[in-house]
Amino acid sequence: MDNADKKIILSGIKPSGALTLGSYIGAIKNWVALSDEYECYYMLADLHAITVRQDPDTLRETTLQQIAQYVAAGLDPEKNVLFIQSHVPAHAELGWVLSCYTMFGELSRMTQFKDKSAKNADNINAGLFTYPSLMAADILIYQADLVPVGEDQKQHVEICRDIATRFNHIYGDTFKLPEPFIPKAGARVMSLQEPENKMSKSEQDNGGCICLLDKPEDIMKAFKRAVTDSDTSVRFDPETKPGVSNLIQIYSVCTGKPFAEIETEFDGKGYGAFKAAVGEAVVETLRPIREEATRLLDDRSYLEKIYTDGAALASYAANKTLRDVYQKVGFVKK
Ligand code: ATP
Ligand code: LTN
Repeated sequence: MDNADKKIILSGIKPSGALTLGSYIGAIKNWVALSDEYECYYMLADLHAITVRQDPDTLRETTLQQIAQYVAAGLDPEKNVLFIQSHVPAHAELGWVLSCYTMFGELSRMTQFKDKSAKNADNINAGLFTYPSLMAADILIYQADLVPVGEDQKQHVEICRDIATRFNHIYGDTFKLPEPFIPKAGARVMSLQEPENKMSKSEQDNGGCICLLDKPEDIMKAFKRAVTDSDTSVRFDPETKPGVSNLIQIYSVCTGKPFAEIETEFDGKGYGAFKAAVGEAVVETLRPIREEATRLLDDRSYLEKIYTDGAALASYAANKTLRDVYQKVGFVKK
């Protein structure tokens, strides 16, 4: 199919820490699955990352590691536009414009803003608050049809639609309204230690989080220590058995087995055997990604070529929308 006929996808992840099993299952795995059918833009959201304080050298290194992991996870740079958000200035430019069409009340209702403000009480900055306007710009600037994300980002895609609708209403058709694409299984991978909380890359200290580059023995250890419950049956019931249900989801995504088959497979076997099997399935899922990412990280010039070519292609598409927006709001043409 010619690219002109393809629908468009945009998604991104902040290089705010090592990529987790949560972001792999909730987002990247779907990016890979969709990349034949759609014209895909996948970015490293470094502008978004600095809404929480980052060490500059670590941010640079994490960004490069994240590109290597995108490619290692199966995103072919020949088929997908892989780029760094700050390399395409049109995002920040449209982000500013859209912040003037985003309401204070709307932003105040964002769950991620409330969560992050509670966790970073000494740094509740304006960027953290206006984050969704920039995210809307990321999406709308490519006229994206679909935004593959985990469940926690659904609210941000919804506000993006509201902003686009408001702008279109004032200035006529400008932006396409995007749909979120949220996986059925794995939309919200929970912490292995606190299964009532999302597995998150910024909370990696307590053993509840698995990273894509973790060593197999560390992954096995984390699953063996995973919190379950005082019952013994492997049964999917997120209300009363959040830990076990989380493990069932992870196992299902890694092996392709439906929940019912997993319940039968481990009937009467106890949690020890089940947790070891989940650990092994995750190790085998991540092994090729880890090996390939490690190899790619030694080839910095290849990584540089990927993000340089990506930024050129992304800028071309993004500037088209930005020019239209600038003209519509009344800026004088350069
Ligand atoms: P941070 O802790 O820095 O906020 P994070 O670990 O929550 O980061 P993000 O960069 O916010 O990760 O998310 C990247 C993508 O992966 C988003 O689409 C998000 O919805 C998805 N995602 C992240 N964590 C999970 C999870 N535990 N389960 C499912 N999807 C997830
Ligand atoms: N907010 C997202 C990262 C992100 C994103 C985007 C996702 C920034 N811009 C555009 C999809 C589309 C997050 O916190 N995971």
